[in-house]
Amino acid sequence: MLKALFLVALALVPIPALAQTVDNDDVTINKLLVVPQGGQFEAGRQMSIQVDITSSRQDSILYIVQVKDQDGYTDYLGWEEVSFTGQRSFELPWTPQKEGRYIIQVFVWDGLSTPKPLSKASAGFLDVAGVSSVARCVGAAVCFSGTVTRITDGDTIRVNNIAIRLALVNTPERGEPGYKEATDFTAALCPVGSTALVDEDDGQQAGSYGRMVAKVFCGDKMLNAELLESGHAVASTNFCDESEFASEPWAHKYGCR
Ligand SMILES: [Ca+2]
Ligand SMILES: [Ca+2]
Repeated sequence: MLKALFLVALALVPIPALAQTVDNDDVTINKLLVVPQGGQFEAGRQMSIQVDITSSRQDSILYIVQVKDQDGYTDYLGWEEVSFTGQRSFELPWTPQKEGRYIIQVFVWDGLSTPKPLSKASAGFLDVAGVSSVARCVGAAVCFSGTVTRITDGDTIRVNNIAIRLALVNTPERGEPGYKEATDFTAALCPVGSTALVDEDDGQQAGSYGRMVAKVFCGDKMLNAELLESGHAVASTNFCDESEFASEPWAHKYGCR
């Protein structure tokens, strides 16, 4: 699967109060960029904060990155003392733990012991999504978006006429208590004709009785987890050892360790 890499150039907004204290122009912050590992700006995912600086100083400089959340709390503070002349790019890792808007600021100082600003500060906003609201592919096995063509029962559906058995969950069989409720639940969340994202379980690519074993997203909901949360399914913990998804929070919550 080809993973798209999203790049977001943050708007460079000089901060006047700091800009006034700058008495030279031999250091410039050219660019502030945040690149998520694997494609999405999503809570829990590591981001690379990239700073592009031009310096004509012979001495080392200190660049500082500060990330504040929307309530003004500092979520991340990182710095590095570097020595170079010309233009260079640097990066620091940051993993937001929750969704929301973050303010990212970059400063360049003389050094930690001589905190004299050397350039105008730059800042930008970044919106990070919550994990649950993002449908995405993980792993290297099949992942596709298609149309729900049939609801077989609670844990088996067809997407683009391909039979999909939901990974790590089991709903009652025909004739068992709860069969109809589970089937109706799945049909309501992923109606025939709607669009679903199917992420094959990399650990169970052999399938199950001719069906692809997968995680299915309908809109912003993950069907596997929703069936467990609503009590219409039980976790198939005997597949935890094989499943690609066993370490995900929803699987953990229902018994995969
Ligand atoms: Ca997968
Ligand atoms: Ca079943």
